[in-house]
Amino acid sequence: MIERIDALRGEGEAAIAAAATTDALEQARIHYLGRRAELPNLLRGVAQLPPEQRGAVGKAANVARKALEQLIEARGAELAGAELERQLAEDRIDVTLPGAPLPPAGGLHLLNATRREIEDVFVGLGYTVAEGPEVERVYYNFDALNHDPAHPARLRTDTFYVADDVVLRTHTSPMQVRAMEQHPPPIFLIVPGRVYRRDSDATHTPQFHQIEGLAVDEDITLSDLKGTLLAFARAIFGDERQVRLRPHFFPFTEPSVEVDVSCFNCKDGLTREGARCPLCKGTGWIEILGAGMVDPNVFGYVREHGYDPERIQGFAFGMGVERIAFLKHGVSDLRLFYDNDLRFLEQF
Ligand code: 2NM
Repeated sequence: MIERIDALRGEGEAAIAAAATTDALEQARIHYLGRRAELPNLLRGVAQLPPEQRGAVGKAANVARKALEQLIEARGAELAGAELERQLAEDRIDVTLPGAPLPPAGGLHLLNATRREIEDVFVGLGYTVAEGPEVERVYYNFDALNHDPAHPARLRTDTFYVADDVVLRTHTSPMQVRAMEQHPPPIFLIVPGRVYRRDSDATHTPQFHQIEGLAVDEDITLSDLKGTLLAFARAIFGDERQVRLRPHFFPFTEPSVEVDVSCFNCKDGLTREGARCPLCKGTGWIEILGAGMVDPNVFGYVREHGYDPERIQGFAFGMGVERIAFLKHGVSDLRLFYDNDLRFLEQF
């Protein structure tokens, strides 16, 4: 009997030591110490043994049971520790890794977004984009653009002078003249950029943005101008738009026109509720830009560069970027473009 107990203890010790997982250890416990296991059974049968054997057998079985129990507990702690280590290693997060890609910092200012939108329309029509100097010669800003020597825009009260013959440009058209000096016709060009006028009130800032366009070839007509501006108006203000031309005057074009787009806020001047439309003041039309057929006198200034006024014609137009953005997005005050208040800027 004692030998059997020693044998069971030896087997149990080996099985416990060999258990590689908590599950395997539990199996070993059931096998050697469970309710139907041999050793506890022996212990329970001690009372039935002859009295002279009870003491020795009972003691040996008890010692074996306690020994196995202690080994199981020790092995269990060892395995649990190892498993925790493994789990921790497996679940480890490298907190130094960058997170999900950040959203792009900032965005385009509404004026730059609008400028790009307008540029895209004309690039799609085959136009080139050019920029010119903001500090410009009086010759390019006024003379070559057919401004009379007494034209009021030349006054110190209207224009910022840097020197007697140098100004901050009042429009981007001087660059059109520079471009014609550098490239013979045909030419299809838009010039975006900053311009400066001595004007400052709720609807005027001394610095603003323009995009001017120029198309010159041998057979350009006012119909081409109207079709081009219709395509532009529809691209920016919606496919349902119409345009109309009203007679006007500009020094550098003849004839000159102001161009209206049909109102995108109402129908025939009335809102859906039947009220007078506040955007077009009930007229059904909104002024968006100025344009015309380039005056032959302007071509006269670049005649020797291939622009013979007898052989070529062209149209030109000019628009304010602020005005286009203002109308399209329902901005309430021009000054919001320059306050740099994020609550305004982030709306677009
Ligand atoms: C406008 C209106 C009408 C214009 C004219 C020229 C040039 F260089 F060809 F003479 N560039 N832009 C023009 C014509 C600009 O802005 C309201």
